[in-house]
Amino acid sequence: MKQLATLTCVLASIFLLSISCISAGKVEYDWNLEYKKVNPDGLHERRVISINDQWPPAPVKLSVNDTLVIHIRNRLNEPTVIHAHGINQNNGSNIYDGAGMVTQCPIPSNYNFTYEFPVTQAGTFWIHSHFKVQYMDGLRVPLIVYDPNEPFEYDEDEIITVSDWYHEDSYTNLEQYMNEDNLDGVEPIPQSGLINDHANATFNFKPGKMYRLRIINMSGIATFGVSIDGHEMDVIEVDGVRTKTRHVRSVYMAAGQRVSVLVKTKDNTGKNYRLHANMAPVMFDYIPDDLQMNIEAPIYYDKEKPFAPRDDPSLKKGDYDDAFTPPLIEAPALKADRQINFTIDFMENTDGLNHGVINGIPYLTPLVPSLHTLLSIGEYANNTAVYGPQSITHMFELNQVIELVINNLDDGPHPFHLHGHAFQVIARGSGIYSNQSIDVPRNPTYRDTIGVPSEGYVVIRFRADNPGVWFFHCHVDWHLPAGLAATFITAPELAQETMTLPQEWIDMCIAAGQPGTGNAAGKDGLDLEGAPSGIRPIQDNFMLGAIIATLIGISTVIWHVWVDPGTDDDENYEDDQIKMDTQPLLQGQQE
Ligand SMILES: *[C@@H]1O[C@H](CO)[C@@H](O)[C@H](O)[C@H]1NC(C)=O
Ligand SMILES: *[C@@H]1O[C@H](CO)[C@@H](O)[C@H](O)[C@H]1NC(C)=O
Ligand SMILES: *[C@@H]1O[C@H](CO)[C@@H](O)[C@H](O)[C@H]1NC(C)=O
Ligand SMILES: *[C@@H]1O[C@H](CO)[C@@H](O)[C@H](O)[C@H]1NC(C)=O
Ligand SMILES: *[C@@H]1O[C@H](CO)[C@@H](O)[C@H](O)[C@H]1NC(C)=O
Ligand SMILES: *[C@@H]1O[C@H](CO)[C@@H](O)[C@H](O)[C@H]1NC(C)=O
Ligand SMILES: *[C@@H]1O[C@H](CO)[C@@H](O)[C@H](O)[C@H]1NC(C)=O
Ligand SMILES: *[C@@H]1O[C@H](CO)[C@@H](O)[C@H](O)[C@H]1NC(C)=O
Ligand SMILES: [Cu+2]
Repeated sequence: MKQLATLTCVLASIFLLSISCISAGKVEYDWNLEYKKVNPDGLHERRVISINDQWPPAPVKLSVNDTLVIHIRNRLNEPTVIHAHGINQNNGSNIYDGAGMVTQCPIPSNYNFTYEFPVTQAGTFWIHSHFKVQYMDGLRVPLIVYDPNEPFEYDEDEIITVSDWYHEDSYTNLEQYMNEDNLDGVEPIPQSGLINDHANATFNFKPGKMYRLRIINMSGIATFGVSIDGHEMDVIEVDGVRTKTRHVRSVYMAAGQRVSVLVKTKDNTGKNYRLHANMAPVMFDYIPDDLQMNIEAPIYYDKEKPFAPRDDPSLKKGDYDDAFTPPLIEAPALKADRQINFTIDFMENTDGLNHGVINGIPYLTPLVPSLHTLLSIGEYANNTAVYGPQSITHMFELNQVIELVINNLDDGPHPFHLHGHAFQVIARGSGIYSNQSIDVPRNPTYRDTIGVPSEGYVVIRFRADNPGVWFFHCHVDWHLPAGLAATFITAPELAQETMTLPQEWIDMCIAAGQPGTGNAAGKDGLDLEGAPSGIRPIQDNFMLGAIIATLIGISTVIWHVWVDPGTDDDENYEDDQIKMDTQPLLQGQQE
C-alpha cells in the first residue's frame, strides 16, 4: 500500500500533476525551504522564504479526516518551525503543534523534519512559521480542509489572502522594534498591503454563480476591511467554525482570523467590479505618507467591459463583528468552573526594553520547550514552577471549563489566539471587566482568534479537553517576542500517559546547543537556576491602580473600537465611532 502510494507520487511528479501525493487519506507534501528574491508590490525586491522555489507558496489542500504529512527540508541559514493555525491537534498530536520552544525546538538549518497529524476539522486555516517573527518573511500558506458533506451550496471555491508587506527582513525590523531606542514600542509599519501576495492580483467571476470566498488574514499587524463593490456577502464560516448565515457588506479581520463568505455573482457580464482591502489605521502608531492604506483588486466578468463605479463607502461600515458570528450548530455558553484574569499592557522593563506583560510579567522563552518538560520531568509535571519563572503557566484539570478574562490597558488592540481549541466569545467591551453583569449570548461565537479592543476587555470560555501544552498569545507577530504570551497546560499526568517525547525531538534541541529535556533550565526537579527570568516592569506595581482609576473614569466614553473608526483619508471607515460595547451580545440571556 505504501509503495503504491509512493508510485502514485512519482507518477504525479513526472506529469507535474500536483506537488501533493494523495493516497488513502494521507496527503503528503515535500517542502524544500530556501530563500528567493521577489518583488510582489513592484516597489522593492526582497528576500523571502520560498517553498520548493515557489513564492507565494501553493495552498495546502486536503479533506476532513485526512492525515496531513509535511516533510520539511530546512535549507535556510536559520531555524524554522511550522504551525497549523486553528488545527486543534486533539488526536494526541500535541507534539506536532509547531509552536517554537513551546511544543518543540525549532528545526535547525540543514535539518529534515516531518510533521504528521490527522485533521478532523473542516474549514479555512493557515500554516505559518512560529519561529520569532519569521512568518513575515513569507513563510505562510493557506490550509483548506474540504468537507464532502459541506452543508452550504456553492459553485466555486476561492482563496483570498490579505497581508501586510515589509521591505526589510523581519530580523532587521525586530531589532529595531525590541530596542532600547524604541521605548514607546512603536511597531514597524509595513510598506504595502497585498491581496493574494501580490499588488496586482486579479479575480475572475463567472456570471450567475455562487462563490465561496475564503478570506484569510495573514498579516503581521495590519487589519483590513474587505468588500466587493456592487456585491453582497453572506458570512458562513469564522476560523474553521461554520456560522449562521450573516448578511454583510464588508468583513474586517485581525491577524490570524479567517472568514468565508458566499457571494452571488451578477447574472450578466456587463461590468467589472473592484475588491477592496482597506487597512485600518488603528494598528499603526503612525501612517507614512507613501503607505497605500486602501488596496484594490479588479474582479473581471469580461475584460473588455468597463468598471462599475466604486460603492458609496457609507454602505460598508462595520456590519460584520468578529465577536458576533454565532455558530451554525448552536451551543449554549459553557458554565465556567474557574476564572483566570489576564491584565495586559505594554511598558518599559528592567532590561531597558518595551515588553508586553500579562499581570505584570513578560513571557520569556524557556530553555526547554514546555511540552518536552512535561514529558520528561516525571512527577513534577503538575507543578507550574518547572515550566519556568516567566512562562506564565496555568494548569487545568481535564474538562474544566475555563473563563479567561483579558483586560487590555494598552491603547492598541490585540488579537489573541489559543492553540489547540476554539473558544466561546462571551463578552467584549470597553474599560475593565470585573465581574459586572453582562448579557451572555445564547449561542456564542466560537472561534480561535479574537480581537481584544484597546483599553477594553474580552471574556472567553473554553473546555480544557485537550491534554498537553497550548500556547496562548497575541497574533500581532511583533508582540510575541515582546512577551505577550502564556502557556496553558491541561491534565499533565494524562498527557504523560498518552504521549511520549520522541528521541528525534530531543536531538533537534541538542543540535541547536540546547537541552532537550528537564525543566525550563534544562535541569531536574525544581532546580531552575539558569532559566530565563528577572525581567520585570520598571514601575513595580505597574501603576495599575492609577491606570484603572483613569479607565473607570472614562469607561462611559465611547472607546476605540476594534475596527478603527478611521481617519480622513480612510474612505471606508469615515464614521467616527462605531459603538459596539455589549450591543452585539444583547440578544442573549442574563446568566
Ligand atoms: C502592477 O501594475 C502596475 C500598472 O500596470 C505596474 O506599474 C506595476 O509594476 C505592477 N506591479 C507588479 C508587482 O507587477
Ligand atoms: C470524519 O471522522 C469522524 C469521526 O470518525 C466521522 O464522524 C465523520 O463522519 C468523518 N467525516 C467524513 C467527512 O468522513
Ligand atoms: C480524535 O479526534 C476526534 C474528533 O475530535 C475525537 O473524537 C477522538 O476522540 C480523537 N482521538 C484521540 C485519540 O484523541
Ligand atoms: C533531507 O531530505 C532530503 C530529501 O528530501 C535528502 O536528500 C537529504 O539528504 C536529507 N538531509 C538530511 C540532513 O538528512
Ligand atoms: C489582518 O489583521 C491585522 C492585525 O490585526 C489587521 O490590522 C488587518 O486589518 C487585518 N486584515 C483584514 C483583511 O481584516
Ligand atoms: C502531582 O503529582 C503527584 C504525584 O504524581 C501527586 O502526589 C500530587 O498530589 C500532584 N499534585 C497536584 C497539585 O495535583
Ligand atoms: C482582573 O484584574 C484587574 C486588575 O487587577 C481588576 O481590576 C479586575 O477587576 C479583575 N477582573 C476580574 C474579573 O477579576
Ligand atoms: C470575579 O469572580 C471570580 C470567580 O467568581 C473571583 O475569583 C474573582 O475574585 C472576582 N473578581 C472580582 C474583581 O470581583
Ligand atoms: Cu498584540
